[in-house]
Amino acid sequence: MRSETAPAIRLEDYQPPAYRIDTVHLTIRLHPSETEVVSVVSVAPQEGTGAGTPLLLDGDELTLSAVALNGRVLAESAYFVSSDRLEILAPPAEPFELTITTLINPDANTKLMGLYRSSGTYCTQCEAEGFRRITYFLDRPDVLAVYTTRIEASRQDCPVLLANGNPVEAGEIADTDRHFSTWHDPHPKPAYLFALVAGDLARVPDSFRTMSGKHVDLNIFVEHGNEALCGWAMDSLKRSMTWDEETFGLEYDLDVFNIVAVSDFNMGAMENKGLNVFNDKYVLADPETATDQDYANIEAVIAHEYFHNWTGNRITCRDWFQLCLKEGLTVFRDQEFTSDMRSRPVKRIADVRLLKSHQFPEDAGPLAHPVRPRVYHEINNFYTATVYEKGAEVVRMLKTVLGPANFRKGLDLYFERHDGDATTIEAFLACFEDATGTDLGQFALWYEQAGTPVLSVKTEHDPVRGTFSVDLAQEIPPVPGQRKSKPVLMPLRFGLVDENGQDMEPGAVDGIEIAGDVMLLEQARQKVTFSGIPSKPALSLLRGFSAPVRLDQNQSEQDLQHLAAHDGDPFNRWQAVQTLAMRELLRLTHLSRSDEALTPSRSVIDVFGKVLRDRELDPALKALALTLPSEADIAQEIGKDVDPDAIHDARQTFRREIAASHSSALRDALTNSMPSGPYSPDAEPAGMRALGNRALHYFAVSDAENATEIVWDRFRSADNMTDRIACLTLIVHDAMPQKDEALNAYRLRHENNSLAMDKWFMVQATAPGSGTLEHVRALRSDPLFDETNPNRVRALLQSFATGNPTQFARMDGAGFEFIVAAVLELDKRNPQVASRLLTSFRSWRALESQRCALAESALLKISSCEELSRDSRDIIDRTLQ
Ligand code: B3K
Ligand code: ZN
Repeated sequence: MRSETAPAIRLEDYQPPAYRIDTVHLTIRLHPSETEVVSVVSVAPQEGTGAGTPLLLDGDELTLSAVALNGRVLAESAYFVSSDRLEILAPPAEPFELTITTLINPDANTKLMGLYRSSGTYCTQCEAEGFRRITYFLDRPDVLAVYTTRIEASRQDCPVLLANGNPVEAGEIADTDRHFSTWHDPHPKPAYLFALVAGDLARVPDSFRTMSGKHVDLNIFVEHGNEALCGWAMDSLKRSMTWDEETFGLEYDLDVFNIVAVSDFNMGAMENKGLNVFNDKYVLADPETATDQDYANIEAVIAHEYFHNWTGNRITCRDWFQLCLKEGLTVFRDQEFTSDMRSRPVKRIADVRLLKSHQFPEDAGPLAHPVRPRVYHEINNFYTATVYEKGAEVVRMLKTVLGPANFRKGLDLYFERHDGDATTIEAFLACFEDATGTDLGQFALWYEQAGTPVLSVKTEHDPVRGTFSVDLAQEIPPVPGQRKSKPVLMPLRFGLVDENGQDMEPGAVDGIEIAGDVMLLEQARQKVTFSGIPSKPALSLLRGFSAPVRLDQNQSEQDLQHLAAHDGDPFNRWQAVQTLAMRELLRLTHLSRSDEALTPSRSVIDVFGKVLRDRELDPALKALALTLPSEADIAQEIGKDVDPDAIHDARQTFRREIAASHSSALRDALTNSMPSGPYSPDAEPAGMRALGNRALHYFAVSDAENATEIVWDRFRSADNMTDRIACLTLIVHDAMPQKDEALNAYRLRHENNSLAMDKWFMVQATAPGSGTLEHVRALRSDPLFDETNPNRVRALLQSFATGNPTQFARMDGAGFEFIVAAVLELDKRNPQVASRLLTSFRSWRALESQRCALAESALLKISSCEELSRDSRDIIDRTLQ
């Protein structure tokens, strides 16, 4: 026996709704276990809807108390009801009003979808299909209504009452200890953007004046005692508001903008209209508990959710297949914001690293799907790296193909034409076509085809003719269930770098269309010839990672060394170092598997020395260049028959060799990378700390006698979390003698701060070396481990499964069994957290045969489980298919 797979929902089956809902009046009487929801909705048949067509409303684990039509209680024979459906059998042909009363239990809501409580605070999460857990409704994104929400609650437990839109009225409820607050949101919105928050929260106020002079009240609500941790989030919000006005002319449209931070949240944050709800990890920060990366993440997530106000809320999705319409575009926008706030090349490298480490493996494994999927069983499983990150890459390419001015024209038209709509990718692309007169038919394939294209490149220089030719071929490797792919339009930013490191100016180009420094590859194969090239250049292709592809170039080591030192494009300088390192790591992994001695190549080790000593290079870029490809990156590059132990050996050997060969340069970098003055999370001091800690990462395994003491001293004297956690990671991962003392000291210092303690769990879960699995198992029983808190589960279990390849894929199968057991337990309480953890198996087929068999037998245990959630059933079916 196994649980049933949910029916497939297909894009081609889309039908507009038979009924409209124009207004929603909600009265929500909050109670921990018996909350009453009265929903009064005005319903009208759409044009073409036949008289008496049943009205089918969605529900999920609901209990109906009463239903009335135009104020009269409906006879039981006039409707059908179950916990997941309310069907009005023969509604009137004229517009009518429906009053639905449901009873829900926030305390029992462990799925954290719909209305639930987190540390005593009532909050909601409705995307994608959570509103149907509050009341019966047409819970689909193309039903847009104007909401008025009245919240009633105990004044003592919930002094703060919030909903979407602007506050209109508040007061006491006579003869009770309860009060109410009414909110009105004038902007029609889909149900997934509904939100409500009620609790005893502290308010951090501020304000903003928009470009047209409108005053907006800004508030961040947090648990009492956390007020001082909101400064950075508030500052990020104001900068986001200004940036969207200056960059895209987009202004905020309500009188208030509220943000609430809660500690139990399934994902990062949620863009509910006027009332963003955040995982507190993306709001709270001070130097004592947050790293530079945390600060950067807060800035980016605050911006992302704010930017959704236009790309997602004012213009939303017609159906969930169009998710990338809002997510890809909004990620692109937040990436641009960060690039403008910080360093553009550093941000680009960070984004590409994320894309390659998360999206590429997804696209190469059983969970591959197009940026716009055509079928799903459970929509919550499609909030993926492909929809978000590859979706953003597609928007970035659109800008590269059209050029910045035309891109802006198209976007302007999109905002003008579709404001207030629930729309599609086709409509989005049509705006760019209409605004610029460009045919984007071929470009649109990026939304349709799963799989990462491979771009194969061969070059030839003819010194006699003075020509340089580049043979370009593109192909998407076969994706199960997808017909043979077609060539996509690929923008390739490039340069021909001469022996002095300068870009050459070719005389003429033949065989491809070129716009500025971008070649537009259209066909499966194209040969490009540049003339007026007397000496052989080094080809710097895919500058800025102008298309999300795998490059198969086999460039000479000499060219790569040249580009690593001189490429005018900082991204490709970084890439050249990484390519050299990756090649060497692949060679060493191979040697390790055949038990041969591992001797890293001197010339590649020297590249790292040059980077270290480069006086021009920005410290943040230097830190990135000095970061070796991760074990997962190497595994992905190997692609099949992967042995995680061999990869680990190879990488550690390489690291030790860098440390041994460059100890004095490392020591210099260590001492010269201390930012002066008080802590600031800005890009420049953060970059210096990144370089200092990267140097320490190598120095820690150098032969220097006092290496471990230096790490230990730095750990004890660190005055900020970035440095403290960097040292703790080294102490624990390199199993230094001070390991237990350091972990205890950290715990004592931070035990009352759950975000800081998440890091403590994570550092231990990702420690390589035998014994970690047993340790992680023991940590699951630690009094501070809380299975009900998604952040804590991710810190311990998800980090183990995704960040500890040697222990997760242990030869005895115990790592797989451990995660499978955890998935099965979590699935009963919170399916979204469980199914996310289950995706850590997505590359199981790439493992060598013994581990692969162990993974399969562990996965089969999940598959044969009788009571699996829809979320986990969907992931396991696809993972095993
Ligand atoms: N839109 C939300 C994600 C909702 C996830 C639902 N399972 C956050 C964001 O992308 O901004
Ligand atoms: Zn988003």
